[in-house]
Amino acid sequence: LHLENDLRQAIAAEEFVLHYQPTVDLNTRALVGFESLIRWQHPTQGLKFPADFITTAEEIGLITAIDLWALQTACQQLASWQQVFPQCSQMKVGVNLSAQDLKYGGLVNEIDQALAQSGLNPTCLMLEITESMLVEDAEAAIRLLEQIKARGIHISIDDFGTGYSSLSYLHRLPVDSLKVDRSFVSQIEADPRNYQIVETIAALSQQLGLGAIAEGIETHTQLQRLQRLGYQLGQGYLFSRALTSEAAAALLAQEG
Ligand code: G
Ligand code: G
Ligand code: MN
Ligand code: NA
Repeated sequence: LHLENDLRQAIAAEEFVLHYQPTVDLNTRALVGFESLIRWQHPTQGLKFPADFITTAEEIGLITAIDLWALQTACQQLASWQQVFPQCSQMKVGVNLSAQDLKYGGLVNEIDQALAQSGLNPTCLMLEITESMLVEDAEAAIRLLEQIKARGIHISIDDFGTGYSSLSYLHRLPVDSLKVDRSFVSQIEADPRNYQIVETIAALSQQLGLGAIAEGIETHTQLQRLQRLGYQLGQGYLFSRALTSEAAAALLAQEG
């Protein structure tokens, strides 16, 4: 109950912050963008991670307000970096969405506003959805995603392989890339079945003409195997953990 009440105040009290995990080109290691990851600076309990509050926020119907805050903030952040760091002009910022966001009728409008207010090019925005979000009303989800994709926004399926794989209509989904879940990547060396899953997802994305992104890359061996399988982009502690916006800006200044 305390958590619920605290959460209800958190947006107005400006207690949320976004951290930014670099996404890199696996072949060149060039920085190609960032995934935004929300954190909650709780007034008395310290920094909270999504696992501590996203489920509660969903239960009390607050997640869409939080995600829209993250959307606006991430768009503004990348747009402002683009003004300072020329190498950011082609980068993308990823924003995670929840199932409730797709049911909110004002989503497309809010996306348009976030882009207009920040001045960010739609092609620099990447929205991350999960397979499970597409199960309930697939036709409605497809129509919504088509509207989003028509703007040039990149849509990625996050945690791919862990959910209900809607292979029957995956080819109809207006998505741009599959982001293989980190649980498969982390076991790629230890467990041959995981290697096969990661290989199958790479082949699937190739056949569907989608990009393949790997997350949770921690070792050189994982990187080499993923490269060999055709993964173009990735994230993980081998490259960088999620950074504060100040640390991300310092990285950009240093890479410039
Ligand atoms: O931050 P961490 O790296 O612990 O992220 C854990 C999970 O929280 C990720 O799977 C991510 O998809 C989710 N998450 C992170 N930021 C957001 C956000 O702004 N909105 C939603 N809905 N989920 C998020
Ligand atoms: O849910 P999503 O997969 O979008 O969120 C990514 C989560 O994974 C975040 O909690 C992030 O901090 C974490 N993460 C990112 N890179 C790595 C990694 O290389 N190893 C591990 N164990 N966790 C990671
Ligand atoms: Mn994600
Ligand atoms: Na994930």
